[in-house]
Amino acid sequence: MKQAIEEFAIFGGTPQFEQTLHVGRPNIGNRDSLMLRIDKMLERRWLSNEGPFEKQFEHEIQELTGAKHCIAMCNGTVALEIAVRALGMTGEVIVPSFTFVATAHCLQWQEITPVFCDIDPATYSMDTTCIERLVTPRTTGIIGVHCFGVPCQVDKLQDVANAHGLRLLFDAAHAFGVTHNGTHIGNFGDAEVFSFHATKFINSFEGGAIVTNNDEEAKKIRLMKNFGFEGLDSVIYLGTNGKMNEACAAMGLTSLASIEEFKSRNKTNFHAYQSALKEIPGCTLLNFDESEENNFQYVILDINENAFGLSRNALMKILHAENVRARRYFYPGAHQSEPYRSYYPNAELLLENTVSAASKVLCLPTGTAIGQEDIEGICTLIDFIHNHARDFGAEMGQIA
Ligand code: T4K
Repeated sequence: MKQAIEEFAIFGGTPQFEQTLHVGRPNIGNRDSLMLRIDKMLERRWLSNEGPFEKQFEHEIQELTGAKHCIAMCNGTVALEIAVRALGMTGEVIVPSFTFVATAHCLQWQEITPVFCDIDPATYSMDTTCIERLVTPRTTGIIGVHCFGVPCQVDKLQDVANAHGLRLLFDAAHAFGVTHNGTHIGNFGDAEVFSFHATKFINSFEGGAIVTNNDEEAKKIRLMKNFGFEGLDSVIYLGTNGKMNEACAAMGLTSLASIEEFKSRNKTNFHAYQSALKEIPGCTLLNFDESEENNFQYVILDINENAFGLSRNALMKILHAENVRARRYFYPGAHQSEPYRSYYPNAELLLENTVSAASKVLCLPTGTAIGQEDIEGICTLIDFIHNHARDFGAEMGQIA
């Protein structure tokens, strides 16, 4: 570990880590199993469209979540778009701004207006006390996001949806394998959407799924994902191409087979960060309710600038130079991204907690590619930076 701030890479020294430690390094699982599946896929020359791996992947997700239907898709964003359409959302839909921009884009893409709701600063999920104020005669739905794998207030959201006759969809991109009151995410609202992107807890290279307990919606969604085809020649519904190919499903199955290993590695990593960072002033980690199932896929650090001595942005710059690619999820917030920034230039007036979270949160590397030594190194770095915050601040001011 470096002993003086002049040795830091941001001031021209060598980075602490030779190999870059990324947020979002994929969990791979058993490579031999994956290769065997790919081989089998090639042998049977069935590469897409309701292939056996896709069906098995859907079946295993149903089994794991306990939900009645799972429809696998090419990615989480298309799954969200199809779910929004299948649920008949139009006009305005209430969503958080503190989320990946796909949550808003899946609406705007279909000319539905996302109406941004503020978050609860303790969980980063939608603040249910604000929602009622945002309901207008044009509102048709709510999309709740289980941000960073912490379930949002599903019961309260369902109450608001029931009171106003709104559809309720959950963007569960971060919450695969998570439970709320002992029930798996995938069983709430009218439908829930998972992402199996490379960076997710369970990945299928690219992929997603809609999970629902509603038979009618499931039937519609299945048609929509395959151009509306029923049988060989008959198109009975408006649809698109949302199909998951067999190579992706093979990766999804391989990833699912290692779910317990991924969970346990993530949990160990989370606890290592928790114990190493707890004494550092200004550093607070997002906690999980450990009486429930969690995937611990995101390690979320909240930096209180006054107590830490430096801003989140300054800390990130130093870490990046040292080859720790921490990420500012979700900076600057969907409302500050185009086209929303141009459409609603004053949106931030109602999004105080969102603006604050976007300026303080830093996502730290975890997953099976990150070892205990890496975490110790990262935490020692953060501690050193805090202890020399004044000097870093002065020097960085000079190089800025
Ligand atoms: N809703 C929510 C709440 C979401 O978070 C997401 C996706 C969606 C919906 C949409 O689901 P998908 O359509 O993606 O299935 C990443 C992911 O691209 C995105 O999937 C994810 N959320 C979001 C939170 O993070 P970026 O722009 O940070 O991605 P990217 O490609 O820069 O990857 C992040 C880091 O991961 C890189 O710095 C390096 C590492 N990485 C990435 C890939 C792809 C690797 O080491 N290997 C890889 O193969 O958005």
